[in-house]
Amino acid sequence: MMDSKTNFSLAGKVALVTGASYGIGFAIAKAMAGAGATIVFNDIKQELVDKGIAAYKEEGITAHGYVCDVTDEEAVNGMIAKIEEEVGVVDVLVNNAGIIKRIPMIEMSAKDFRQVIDVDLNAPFIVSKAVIPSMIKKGHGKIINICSMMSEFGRETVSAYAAAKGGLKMLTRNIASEYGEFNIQCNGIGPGYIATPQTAPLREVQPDGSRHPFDQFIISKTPAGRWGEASDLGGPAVFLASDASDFVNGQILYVDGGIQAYIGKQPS
Ligand code: NAP
Ligand code: GCO
Repeated sequence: MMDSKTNFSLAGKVALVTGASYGIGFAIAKAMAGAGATIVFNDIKQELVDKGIAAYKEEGITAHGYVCDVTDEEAVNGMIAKIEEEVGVVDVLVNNAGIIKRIPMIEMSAKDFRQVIDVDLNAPFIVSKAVIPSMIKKGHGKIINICSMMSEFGRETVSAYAAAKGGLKMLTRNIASEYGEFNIQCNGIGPGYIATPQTAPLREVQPDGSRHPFDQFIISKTPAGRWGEASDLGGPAVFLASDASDFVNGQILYVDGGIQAYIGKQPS
């Protein structure tokens, strides 16, 4: 019989994954469902929530979907109240919803910069603040913030995103520090370059049929020689959501195929 410290099961747990109609959020929710969790997700548009529910159903998962813009504190508080009434207290929160705007910094408007910060940093604060009180009452909770390699590195055109994801790393550490005494663990997952709609522009086949230069760059910088798949994040997320990680707190688990360890393949 496994003791609690080797228990990767999420049976009996309610997991809320924000922005999980598709992409990384969907893959993480699917993995958590496979470990026994009840899945709750949200998206901004009803049509996407409906599409998400259908997609989960195709995987044999009865997911609970809510329309909610995670940057709207009143809407988030209303959603959490509805979830607690209709499904149950959120045991696991995955702050996954996120956007990116790839614009050279001096050409980026303050409005665009603020929008990225709002979704990628302010929203995880808003949603975490909404679920923590019930986690405290329940005596446990798990918060997983989807960070990024841009929590550690910069690159051209992603100033707002890097600022947000760097801040999200420190928000992760601060939630861990402030609420660890209530048996709440807050950790981050830092995906490498994952093949989802968000990175599709970086993988577009060129008019001459060649790979996008950035695609070639990532392939040469990744020991595995491939982009990550959203499903590569499922296992790490289940681990951080389970009792097996009860003494892991304030960490960012990078799931990047080794890109941060590798100088890169020398040109042939
Ligand atoms: P994606 O395909 O663009 O999906 C993002 C999801 O977030 C969509 O469902 C989107 O819904 C939702 N969303 C955006 N703004 C929202 C808001 N205000 N309220 C509610 N939902 C909102 O992105 P992804 O690649 O799956 O990325 C998911 C997370 O992983 C993001 O935080 C991203 O920064 C992070 N990440 C991605 C990669 C990567 O290589 N793909 C790597 C590291 C980290 P709509 O469709 O309605 O906009
Ligand atoms: C980019 C990419 C990255 C990935 C991811 C890397 O334009 O550099 O979108 O930011 O999304 O965050 O970890």
